[in-house]
Amino acid sequence: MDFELMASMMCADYGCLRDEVKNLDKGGIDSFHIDIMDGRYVPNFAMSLNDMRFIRAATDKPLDVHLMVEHPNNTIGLFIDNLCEGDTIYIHPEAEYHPSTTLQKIINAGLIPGIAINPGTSVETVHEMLRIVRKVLVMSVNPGNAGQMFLPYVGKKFETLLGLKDEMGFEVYWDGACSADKIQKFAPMGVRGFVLGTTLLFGKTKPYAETIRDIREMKF
Ligand code: S6P
Ligand code: MG
Repeated sequence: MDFELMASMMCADYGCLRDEVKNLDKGGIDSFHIDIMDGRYVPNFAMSLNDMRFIRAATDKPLDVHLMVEHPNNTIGLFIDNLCEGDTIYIHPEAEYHPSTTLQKIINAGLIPGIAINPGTSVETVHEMLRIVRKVLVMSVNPGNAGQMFLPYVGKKFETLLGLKDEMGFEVYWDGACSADKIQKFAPMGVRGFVLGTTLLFGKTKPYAETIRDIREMKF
C-alpha cells in the first residue's frame, strides 16, 4: 500500500534535534511536518521560523509546513524564502481574509499549496479552494496541541473529501492522533499521508526505523 508518513517535529526532543532529524531521515520518514503557531490563532507556541530553517538545512527530504497563524499573508514571505521546491505550506482558510491570495503566493514561489481544515469546518466552506490546492490536511483534533484524542465525527469529512479529490485535483492528508488502526482503515480508502506524533512515533522506546518499518509492513 502506497502512503506517506510525516514526522510531527513539535513532538521531537529539542535537546538533540540534529540526531532526531538524522534518525527519522535514515529510519525512512517521507517528510518533516513543521507546526508553526502564533499564540493567537491557536493557544500555543510550537515551532519557530528558526527551527524550520534548521531542519530544512539538516535534511534533503521535503518539509510540510503547517501554519497555524492569523493572517498568514503578512508573514508568508518569511516561510517561502526559506523553503524550496517540493516543500508544502498549509494555511488555515479561516485565519485569512483572502486565503486564495495567500495560496497564490505559495504557488508563485513554486511550492506546494495546501489548506488545513479544522474539525468544526465543513468541506462546503472551502469548496472553491479545493481546485487551487494540491493538498488538504484534515485536522482530526483541534489545532494547537499534540497528544489529544481523535474526534470521531471527522471520519465523515475524510469520506467527503476522498469523493472529491480526483475530480478537483488534490490529495488528502491526516493530522492529529494518528494511530496504526487509522492508517489501516484510511490508507486503503485513499488518504495519501499521515502525520505521526506522540500517538505512534515519538516518546516510545522503539527506534524510529522500527516503528516506520512496522507501519509499512502492516497487513491491509
Ligand atoms: C496539532 C498539530 C499536529 C500535532 C500532531 C501530533 O496542532 O497540527 O501536527 O503536532 O498531530 O500528533 P499526536 O499523535 O500527538 O496527536
Ligand atoms: Mg500539524
